[in-house]
Amino acid sequence: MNTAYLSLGSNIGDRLDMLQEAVRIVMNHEDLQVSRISSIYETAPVGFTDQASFLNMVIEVQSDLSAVKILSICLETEQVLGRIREFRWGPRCIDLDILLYNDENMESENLIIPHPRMHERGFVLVPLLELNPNLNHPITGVPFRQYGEEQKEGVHLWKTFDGVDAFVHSEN
Ligand code: X6L
Ligand code: MG
Ligand code: MG
Repeated sequence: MNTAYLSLGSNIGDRLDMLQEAVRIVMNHEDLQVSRISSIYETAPVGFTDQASFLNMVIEVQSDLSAVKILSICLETEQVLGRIREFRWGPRCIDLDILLYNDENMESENLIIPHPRMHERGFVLVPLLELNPNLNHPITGVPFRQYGEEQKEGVHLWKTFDGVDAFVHSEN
């Protein structure tokens, strides 16, 4: 069994609904268990800053699937929810990224794990640390907690996680 952390983000349309739908789709894969769900954070856009603020969250999943297969589930979920890629770093109705896969370090054309810039992004670190405050960066060995302390700017708790059922079934 492998443990992976996925980052989810949305800044177009009904952002909460997009995150909920994405988690539902991932949960419905029988080869993959969603073991933890973070709170939702409203976050200032980074990279391309002239766009709407995001809702971001992180989930922990357990699976015997390879990282490449989990990536294809992420991309398929984006497709199902109607993601249109207009330009790099631009607005998106839903984005699913693999942050970590066990403590592995892998690099292929389409997939780099750990996510190369995850330790610089508060919108990733804050929800990740909520799920697991004791994780270390697989390459540098530095606790994510240490990176996270410098990256909380622009990240605000928006909806506290209060149970899987409330998350998956709530209508608002
Ligand atoms: C210099 C150059 C500094 C590039 C930062 C950072 C680029 C992040 C891309 C960067 C740089 C990204 C989200 C977002 C994006 C998101 C929030 C990206 C890819 N996705 N901002 N910006 N949440 N808050 O999910 O992460 S575009
Ligand atoms: Mg992303
Ligand atoms: Mg992505």
